[in-house]
Order: sequence, then C-alpha cells, then structure tokens
Amino acid sequence: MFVDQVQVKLKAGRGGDGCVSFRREAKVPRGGPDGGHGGNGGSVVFVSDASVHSLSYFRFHPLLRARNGAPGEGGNRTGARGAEMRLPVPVGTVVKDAATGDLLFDFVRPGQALTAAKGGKGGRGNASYATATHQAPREWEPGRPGEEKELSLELKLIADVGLVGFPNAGKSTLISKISAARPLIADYPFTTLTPNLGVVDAGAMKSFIVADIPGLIEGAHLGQGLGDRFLRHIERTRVLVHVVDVSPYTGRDPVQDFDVVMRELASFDARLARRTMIVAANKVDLLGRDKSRLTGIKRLAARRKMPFFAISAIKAEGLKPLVRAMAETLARLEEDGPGGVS
Ligand SMILES: Nc1nc2c(ncn2[C@@H]2O[C@H](COP(=O)(O)OP(=O)(O)OP(=O)(O)O)[C@@H](O)[C@H]2O)c(=O)[nH]1
Ligand SMILES: [Mg+2]
Repeated sequence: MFVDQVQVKLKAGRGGDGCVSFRREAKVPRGGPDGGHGGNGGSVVFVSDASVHSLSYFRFHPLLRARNGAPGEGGNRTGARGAEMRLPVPVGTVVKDAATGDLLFDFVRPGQALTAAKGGKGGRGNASYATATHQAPREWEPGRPGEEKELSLELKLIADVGLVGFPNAGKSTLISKISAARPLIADYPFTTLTPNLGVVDAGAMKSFIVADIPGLIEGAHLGQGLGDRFLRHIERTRVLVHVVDVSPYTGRDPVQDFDVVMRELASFDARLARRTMIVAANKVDLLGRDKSRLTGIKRLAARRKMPFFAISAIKAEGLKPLVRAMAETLARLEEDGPGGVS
C-alpha cells in the first residue's frame, strides 16, 4: 500500500531512577554509598532508507514508544540504557510538527538520521552525592521523562523530471520505455493510482529520475478524478514533461487538454505551472493523414517557447531526442544553480 501522509505520536523512553545503596561486605564495617545512575531512556530516531518507498508502516503503527532506561543498581552499576527505536522512512520524507506545521526535517538522501524524540536522562544514584562531609548520602534522582512528540510525516518523492498530462495520455508507457520502471499500463483513464519512479540512463549525460503520477482532469484541484494530491510528488522536480495525446480517439482538442492541465497545475501551486516544461505530443502513430492536431499543439509550444517533441511512446519512436532534451535541460538548470527551482 502506498501511503504518503501520516500522523504519528512518539514517546521516547523514560530515564531509569538513580539507586540508593550502601556497600555491605563482610570485612568492611561501614561501606560507603554505591548506588548507580539510572540508564538513559531510548530515543525515537527516523532514518532514511532507500529500500523503503512508502509511509504505510506508520498507518498501522501511529504510536511509537522507545524503551525506558533501567534503574541504577548497587555496586555503582548504571542501569541499562533503553534501546533506541530506529524507524526507516523513505527518502523524500518531510517531518513537520503536527500542531504548528513547522518544518523539522527533510530527508533528501539515504542514511540521514533525525532524533525526533529524545530519551530521558537517567537519574543520579546516591554514590554521586557523596562528599568529604556528606559520607552517607541518601539522595537520589528520579529518571527524567522522555520527550513526547506529535508529528506529521509527508512523502514528497525526489525526482528530477515529472510527467504530467491527462489520464490515458501515455505517461506510464513513456516511463516504461525510457527507464526500468514497469508501471501498470492500460487503455482506460486512471490506470496509475500511485506515483512511479524510474531512473533514466541518458548515455554520456548524467542519469536522472523521472516521476510518473496519476493523470489530471478538469477540476482536479476540486477533487475531480484522483484530485491533485499527487502533484505534491512533482513539487521537487526541476523539469516537467507535459504529455499530450494527439490521437483523434480522445474526442478532445490537444490544445484544450494542455490548457486544462496547466490550469490544474496553477491551482495547486502557481510555481508548478511556471516550471520549465517540455511538450511531448504522444501517439503520433495514430494520426493518419490529418496532422492538424499535431500542428496545433506544436504551435502552442512554439508560442510558449517550450521544446517540443512528437513521439510514439508505445513504439519507442522519437524518444531519444526527448530524453536528450530532458538531460540537457537538467544540466543547464544545474549550472544556473539552486535558484533554478522556484
Ligand atoms: N497507439 C498508441 N497508444 C499508446 C501510446 N502510448 C500509450 N498508448 C496507449 O494508451 C493507453 C494509456 O497509456 P498509459 O501509459 O497507461 O497512460 P497514462 O497517461 O499513464 O494514464 P493514467 O495512468 O490513467 O493517467 C494504453 O493503452 C497505451 O498502450 C502511443 O504512443 N501510441
Ligand atoms: Mg499511468
């Protein structure tokens, strides 16, 4: 199950209490204090892990507690530390305070760790209170409570290029031809229900990651179709490839389709609609003699100064120049620096 938004409650472990104890040995008449410290409570730690792809674990485990520290013991023995609870999260997870929405951490690489709730410190044992004038202390310190946190975890996939377009336009077909991703492809709208990622090998150029998300229709921002919630997953991309179905069988006008998708992008986030865009007119194999549907969208792309490619995803025709354009655009934006992403 693909889950990309959850709320969790974390409870770090309590520290163990300090111990009050005095040495009692057969040949030592008045042994000194020897109560050890309590062990520290375990912390709750998130760790980004490239082999985890969803937040579904947390849907079933919304309350997570780390172990308490053990109390100190006689003989100056410190109590055992509470085990840390390490929770793998997918790369791309954004951690926020559930109440305020404040951003706490953004996992952008595998292997990053965030101590989200710190374990309580163990209390001091009586041995540590002994001084020259206070030789039989009975003081001790209770362990401190562990931190409690209510957090929201949100997954925003990390990809360089996002595919957008109407349902059935051929986005999944395209990603399946240019990467090793094997999403479900079928001749009906809303085949893709959750995002897919694929790594594209661009030959001499740097390889990059493409995200295929469910299709958009008019009113997606109002919840039509699958709505616009998956757009979150292309927020981090630097380039969008707008896949437009130019075959006569849609019964729609490709130029209108283009405008509808642009409006939905803008309703979600104006910055997304301004992102660098490449237009891919798909299914040209179905065009026949009448090329007007293709020329219409081609002109629109020219007007908007967007690179344009006519492709047949299913026949893998025209894909090489498209992939090269994606790689080159990414390389150019990278040169421009991080300011490229707005
Ligand atoms: N003739 C032809 N058919 C294509 C082409 N590309 C995709 N198709 C077909 O179009 C249908 C939809 O393709 P998908 O790749 O599932 O479309 P999608 O954009 O991912 O659709 P959603 O996941 O529903 O948003 C499938 O039946 C594909 O085989 C193409 O270039 N030519
Ligand atoms: Mg699809």
